[in-house]
Amino acid sequence: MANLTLVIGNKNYSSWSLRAWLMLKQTGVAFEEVRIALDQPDTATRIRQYSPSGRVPVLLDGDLVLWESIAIGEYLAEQYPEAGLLPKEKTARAIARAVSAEMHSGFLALRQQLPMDCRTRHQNWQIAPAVQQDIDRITQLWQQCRAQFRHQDGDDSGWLFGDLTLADAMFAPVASRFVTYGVQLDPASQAYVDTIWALPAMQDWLTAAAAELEVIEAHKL
Ligand SMILES: N[C@@H](CCC(=O)N[C@@H](CS)C(=O)NCC(=O)O)C(=O)O
Repeated sequence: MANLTLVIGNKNYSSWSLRAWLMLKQTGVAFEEVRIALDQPDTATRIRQYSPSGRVPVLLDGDLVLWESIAIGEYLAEQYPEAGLLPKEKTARAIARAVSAEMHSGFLALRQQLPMDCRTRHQNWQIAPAVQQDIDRITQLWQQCRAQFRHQDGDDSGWLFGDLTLADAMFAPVASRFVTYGVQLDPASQAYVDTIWALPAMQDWLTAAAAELEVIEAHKL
């Protein structure tokens, strides 16, 4: 096994895995990937072989076993500072942590009612009021971050804090949900979704998700 291993779930369905995977990709270091299909009879047993919480993602780095996507992001930011997973400037770094934590702990209506399903496209999906509230808060966050922290020299990379950080990885599954469920967005938010979509690592993930064979009914996720 390589020194660095990321244990993940199905690429089509596992939103937390996508977050950690994008963060790890951003470091540029080589890593081994262990994919455990969710919702199978042996899923719990297989995940428990690696994960004390019984959930994925899990990062294995030598003797370290690290669960929770947000902790994985913080660890990678510390281990590989050159990857820029946290903004260099103190205020930007604090806000990047705040928006990441808000994503990690919040937006339950969106997460429950619009589960990630990368390869599927729905038309005329009815957005419940509670989901719309989550969408409004998320797009407000995106706009605030982009207005306050984007590159000030006119070079607009499209990311929330100028360059890609762990906050963008935290929102990548939201972009996928917006595409899957055909969520109508204001132009600035749509442009941000397009930025995430165009990231080569995101494209690699989506291609792999489309090639997976397992189907999990949405209500089980
Ligand atoms: N708070 C955790 C959430 C992890 C999580 O819920 N992972 C799901 C997959 S996306 C899981 O492992 N589910 C176990 C299962 O379905 O058996 C994190 O941020 O990593």
